[in-house]
Amino acid sequence: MMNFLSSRKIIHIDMDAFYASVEQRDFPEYRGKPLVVGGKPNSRGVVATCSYEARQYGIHSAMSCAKAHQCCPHAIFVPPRFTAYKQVSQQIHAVFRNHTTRIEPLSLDEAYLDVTSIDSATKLAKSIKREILKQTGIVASAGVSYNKFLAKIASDYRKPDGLFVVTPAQGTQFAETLPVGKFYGIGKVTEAKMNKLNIFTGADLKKYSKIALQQYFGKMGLVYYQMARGIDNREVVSHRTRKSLGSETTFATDIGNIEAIQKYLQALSSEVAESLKQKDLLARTITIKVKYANFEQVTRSQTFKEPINEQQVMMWGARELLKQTEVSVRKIRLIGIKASNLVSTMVFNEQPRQLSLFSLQIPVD
Ligand code: TTP
Ligand code: MG
Repeated sequence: MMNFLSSRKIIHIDMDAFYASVEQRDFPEYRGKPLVVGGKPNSRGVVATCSYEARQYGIHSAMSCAKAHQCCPHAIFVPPRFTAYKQVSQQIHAVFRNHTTRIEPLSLDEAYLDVTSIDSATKLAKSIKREILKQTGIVASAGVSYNKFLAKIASDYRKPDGLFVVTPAQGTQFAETLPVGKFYGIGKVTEAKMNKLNIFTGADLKKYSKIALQQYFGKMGLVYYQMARGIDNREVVSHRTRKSLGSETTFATDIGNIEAIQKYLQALSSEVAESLKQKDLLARTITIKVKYANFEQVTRSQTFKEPINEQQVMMWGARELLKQTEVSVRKIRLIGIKASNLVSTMVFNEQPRQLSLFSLQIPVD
């Protein structure tokens, strides 16, 4: 009950039929038509998304393209253009940044904003929708509530072009009416397990005690218990755009022992890798810095083909870079390692999300 008093205000923004809307914006001949973005109609590919016109024929994301073609033989199929989608994604993020720094991107077309300090979250959601349309020519839906779980459901509630608000007074009742499949962290498998227990809606879920839910569903049991009551205490976690992340250490006395230096490097790379992971970041480039006893300083860099955040890979790179210095013959007073050329693990994923990956993405927090 305490959570009724929760003072958070969260907006969840999600673009409507995102990839398909960008295609319809850029190619007027696709407007008003059933449009599928994904593979070719008779290919083994899957539907990334489709226009709302195509949804009337039962087509949806992750359906095979062959099946989509069966649903609607006159649908138009186009391949995705990620560069265009990323550009729109950057534009919508720029709109968010005009209003708050507390932004948690979930994917290219979706983000949570914590706007607790703003007077009317609903008015702000309206302006953001308007600004997005003006900047990108694409329609967004917004959900406003006092926590992430309800805000996300709210943005989906009146799609397309939706704006729906769930107030703290409405939260519990609203959660009771929801099918459990809509709850945060409940995928197909958990949903089926719940159905077997006769749990179909939030109200059904509410009949189970905390202990029973923990017995059936482990740690997540408590989360489900809370959600059934409209409670979700997760914070909006913003990923500040960083240019680099690094760590260095200056020794009390100059060191000339390569094994000792490698040990320090090991510790520093662990720290940097850990920090990258915590921030959901990957690095394309690592750089080591060495300051010799006479204060002369050198840096050596390596850029990986695939961005990394594993300590072992980072250390492997660092060891190679160390060989390109004179540490074996000169004493040093400082060693450092830096990760740069950073990319977010969530936002800048170049691949279209496949069903398995996508369903994995949802419960991650
Ligand atoms: P969503 O926001 O889930 O879907 P959407 O924007 O297309 O439609 P809606 O109006 O219902 O929000 O996903 C955003 C984009 O992510 C979508 O346009 C294409 C991509 N995507 C995939 O590539 N595979 C998938 O399985 C899903 C669900 C989305
Ligand atoms: Mg969307």
